[in-house]
Amino acid sequence: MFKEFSKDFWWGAASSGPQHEGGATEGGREPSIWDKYYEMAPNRFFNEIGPSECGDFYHRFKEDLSLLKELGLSTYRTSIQWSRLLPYGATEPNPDALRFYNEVIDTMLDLGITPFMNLHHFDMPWSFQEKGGWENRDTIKHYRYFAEQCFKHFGDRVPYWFSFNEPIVVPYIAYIGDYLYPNAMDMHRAMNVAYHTAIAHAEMMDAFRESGVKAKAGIILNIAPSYPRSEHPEDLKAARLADLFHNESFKDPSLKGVYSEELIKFMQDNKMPLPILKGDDKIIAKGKVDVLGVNYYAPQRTKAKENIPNPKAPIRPETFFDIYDMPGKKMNPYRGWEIYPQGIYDCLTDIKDNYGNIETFISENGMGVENEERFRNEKGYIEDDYRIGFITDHLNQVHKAIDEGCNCKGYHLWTFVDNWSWQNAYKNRYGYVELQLNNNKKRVIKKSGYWIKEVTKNNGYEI
Ligand code: BGP
Repeated sequence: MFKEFSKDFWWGAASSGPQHEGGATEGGREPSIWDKYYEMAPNRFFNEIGPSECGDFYHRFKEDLSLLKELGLSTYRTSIQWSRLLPYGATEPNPDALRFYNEVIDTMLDLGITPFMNLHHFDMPWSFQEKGGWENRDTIKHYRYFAEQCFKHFGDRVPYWFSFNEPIVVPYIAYIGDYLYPNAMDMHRAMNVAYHTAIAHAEMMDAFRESGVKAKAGIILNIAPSYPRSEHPEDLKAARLADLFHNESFKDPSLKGVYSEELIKFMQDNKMPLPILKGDDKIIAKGKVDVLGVNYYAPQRTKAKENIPNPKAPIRPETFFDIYDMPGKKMNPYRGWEIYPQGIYDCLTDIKDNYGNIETFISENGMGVENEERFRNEKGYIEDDYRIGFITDHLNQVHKAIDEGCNCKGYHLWTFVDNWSWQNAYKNRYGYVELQLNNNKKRVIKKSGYWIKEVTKNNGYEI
C-alpha cells in the first residue's frame, strides 16, 4: 500500500545554530551559556567534546544545503544565534553575522529550500546569563530587541519564524535537573524561568506583528503526551500534573493566548508563586501563534507517588508524581527514550480537537543511535535501517492524523547532518547524513538519506 502525502508537504530537516554552526570564536561571536558551561565542567560532556566541535555549517553551509537539495528536502530549520548577531549586548548587529545569515538564507532560496528560522535554541548569550538569564525580567526586552533586528534584516526572505525551540527544556535541565548552569535544583526558579520565557515569546510575536513582515510566526514545543499508568484517580492526577508542567505551560500561552490558571494556582498553593506583573495577561494574549512546530520524541508515563518525598529535598515535578516505567515498552537504549509512534498521532489529534486545529508540522522527530559505524557497508556508508523503520512508523501515524483532518503540513527529521548533542556531544547520531569527525568532518549520506530521497521524489512510500 502506498502512503501518499500532499504535493506541497514540507519534507525537511531541523538543526540549530549552537549544535551545527561551529565557528564559535569567529566573526565576533560571544560565548553562550553552553560555551561557558563547557569551560566550567568539560567532564560532563561525552568524551569531553564541547560546543565548539560542531559540524562547521559556518564555513560549509553551501555543501550542506546542496546535499539537502540533492535528497529532495525542500524545507530546513536552523537558528540565528543571538550571541552572534548581537554579541555582548550590542545594539548594532555584528556585520559578520549579517553577512553569514544573509548568505545562508540566500543560498537556501537559490536552491529552492524554504528557510524556517528559530531565534532561541537553549542558547542564552553569556553576558545575559550572568545577569540572571530568564530569571531576570530585563532579559525579555533585550530578547525582543534581538527579534526585531532579525525581522528587520532577514524578514523579507524568511517565511517561517519561531520564537523558541522547546522552551520548557532550559527550566528542566538547568533549574530542576542537574544538566546545565546554574544547576539550581529549584522548581520555583524553574517555573519563574518558564513564565518569563512565555512572556518573551509573546513579546516576540508582538514585535513580529509590528514589523509588518509578511510571513508566519510561531513556536516549537516538545510535546510529550502524558499517559497515566491506569484509570486510578491518583494516577490520573499524576498524568494531569505532568501535562500541566511540561505541555500546558507553553501550549496555553502560545495557542490560546492565556497562562494556565490551574498552573498559576498550583504554584501559588505550593508556595512557589509565579512572578506575575499587572498587565501580563495583555502581553500573553499577544502570544497566539500562526504556526506550531511539534517536536515529538517520546511520551511521559506517570503514576501516583509510591512514597512520601523527603520534605527537605529540593522540590521537583517528581515531588508530586512518579515516572512510570511501563513493562514491555519499546526503547531506544542509546538515548534511553521510549519509542511510541502513536504519541505523534495523539499530539496532532490534541491540537486538532483542543486547540483549533492550527497549522502545525512535525518540527523534530528522530532516533539517536550510538556507534553507527558498525553498520557501515562495503560501499562505505551506514545502513541505518532502524532509522528508516523509526521514521516510517512515525510517518504512518502522521498520515493517519492528516487523513482524519489534522492540519499538519510537514515532517522535519532531527537532524540532517549528525550534529553536536549537548552533553551527549557526538555519542548518539541522528542524521540522514553522517559527519565523520575524524575525517575532516566529511559528510557521507546514510541509507536513510537515500531512502528519503526516494520518498521526497514520490511524495510517499510503500508499506
Ligand atoms: C531536542 C532538541 C534538539 C536535539 C534533540 C535530540 O530536544 O531540540 O536540540 O538535541 O532533542 O536530543 P539529544 O541531542 O539530547 O539526544
